[in-house]
Amino acid sequence: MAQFQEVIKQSSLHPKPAGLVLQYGTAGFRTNANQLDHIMFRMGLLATLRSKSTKATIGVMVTASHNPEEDNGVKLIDPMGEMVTPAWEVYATQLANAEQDDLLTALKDIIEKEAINMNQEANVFVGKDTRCSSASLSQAVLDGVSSLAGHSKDYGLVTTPQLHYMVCCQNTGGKYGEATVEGYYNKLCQAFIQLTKNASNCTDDQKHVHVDGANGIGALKVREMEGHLKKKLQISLFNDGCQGKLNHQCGADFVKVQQKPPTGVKINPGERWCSFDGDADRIVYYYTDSEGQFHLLDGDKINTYYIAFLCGYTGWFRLEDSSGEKGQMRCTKTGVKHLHHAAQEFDIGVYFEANGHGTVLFSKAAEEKIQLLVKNPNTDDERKRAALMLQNTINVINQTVGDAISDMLLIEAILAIKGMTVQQWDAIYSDLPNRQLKVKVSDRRVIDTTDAERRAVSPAGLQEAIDSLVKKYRQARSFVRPSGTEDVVRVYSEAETQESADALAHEVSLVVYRLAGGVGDEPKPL
Ligand code: G16
Repeated sequence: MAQFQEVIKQSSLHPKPAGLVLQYGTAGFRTNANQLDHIMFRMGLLATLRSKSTKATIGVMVTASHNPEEDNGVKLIDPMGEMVTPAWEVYATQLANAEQDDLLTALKDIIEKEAINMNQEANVFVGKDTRCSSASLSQAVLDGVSSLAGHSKDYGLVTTPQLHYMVCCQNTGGKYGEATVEGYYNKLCQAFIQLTKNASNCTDDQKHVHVDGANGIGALKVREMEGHLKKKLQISLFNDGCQGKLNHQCGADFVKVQQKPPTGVKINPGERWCSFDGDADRIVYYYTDSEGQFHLLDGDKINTYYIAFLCGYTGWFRLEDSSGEKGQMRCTKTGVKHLHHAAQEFDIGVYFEANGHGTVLFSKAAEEKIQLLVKNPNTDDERKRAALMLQNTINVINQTVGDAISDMLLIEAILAIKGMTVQQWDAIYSDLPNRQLKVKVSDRRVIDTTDAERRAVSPAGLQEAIDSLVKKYRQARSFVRPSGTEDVVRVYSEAETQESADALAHEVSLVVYRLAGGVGDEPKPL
């Protein structure tokens, strides 16, 4: 067939290094950018097949998010803006790892298994982050799409959540919004302005936020958006990419893991700061107090803050889950794709990972109920005010995926509406002191976990060793799991004091190093 001729021709320009095997991680393929050209071409092919199969537009984002500048990666976006369905992650792995001569067989295998009509039109949206390697890698994606005669739209430099948004807008025929970056700013900023319009006694200080853009795409996009906010929020931007290196000593991952501000910025007591990650799908907040002590408000703090805000309004609409309970908590494995699906089961689902990746989902029924109350002329004033508040919240939040820009706007709006300072938000509850470490092992897959990654089932003896270490400390917990984005094992610990949390994290790291095939030097005490 002629279209396969083109695949053969084009794929020879994006050859796979023989023997190279890459695994699909938590959020797609991610490794050193030098190894990714063939992966990108093939993900262009896969996205085209997925588009034909779903008869909808599919997204491909070229980014390695919080990883260092030298890395790159690819995230695939399904029709409603969610991450690609797990069955297709398997196809992605097969296609990515097929040797050059077996590529057509792997492609035809997917076409056959999914009964794909190759005459069906295909549409793929492509975006990229600011990494040096992203331009040529996104061209490889576009080549993959065109070699199967798919149509593509290249959005160029966008944040990951912006591309998720575009895909959802396109596939809902514009119901979710207009599939342009301008449309995105208009929708979010108008909702922010509406939400905060009655927060008139807000001081200038309260309207001011400092943003660490991780020297990445988020910084660029905050600059672009600023004008749409009509001075209702003042943003001071740092690490805007003009000088510093992407994610280096800055950004949400650095701040969360190191529990300190980005290097080189001066934080005055009381100032409100937030950090984005490299593709702006995560956000964490922080401040320093008058003693110079650093305070972090991570994904857990944002989660509870959102829930507290929403609970203040949802009572009006009897929005409960089907069991009649007011609220329920679920735990899933790491990965927003797991959290997103769990959250979809509720009228209002709020999810966050501690690293600052999260959003709010409203069911169709909940959105309709809210809209009806806004429109109904008989709705009393108080109820209408609450319904409007929820409607604007729906419009400011990016329901397709965690979005640093959208989350920042909602957090800023809630602070303004409640007239609260970041310190008052922080005082809602206290975190136990905690520590997160990485351990390098020769093959991180030797660690297998269960119970939403809270217990290790292999290697033998690991969980027992962790359990007995945890017993040594008060209020202690510790978990280990293989990372889905870096070649490391992650260790988390918490305890009554920072010294205990640090000591426990170190002891657990040593156990991982010894039982799970650690490489390099043994972990040292903190
Ligand atoms: C991705 C996933 C997140 C996950 C993160 C880190 O985010 O979408 O759900 O928390 O990786 O995963 P791990 O700790 O397993 O390396 P991002 O922002 O890096 O694309």
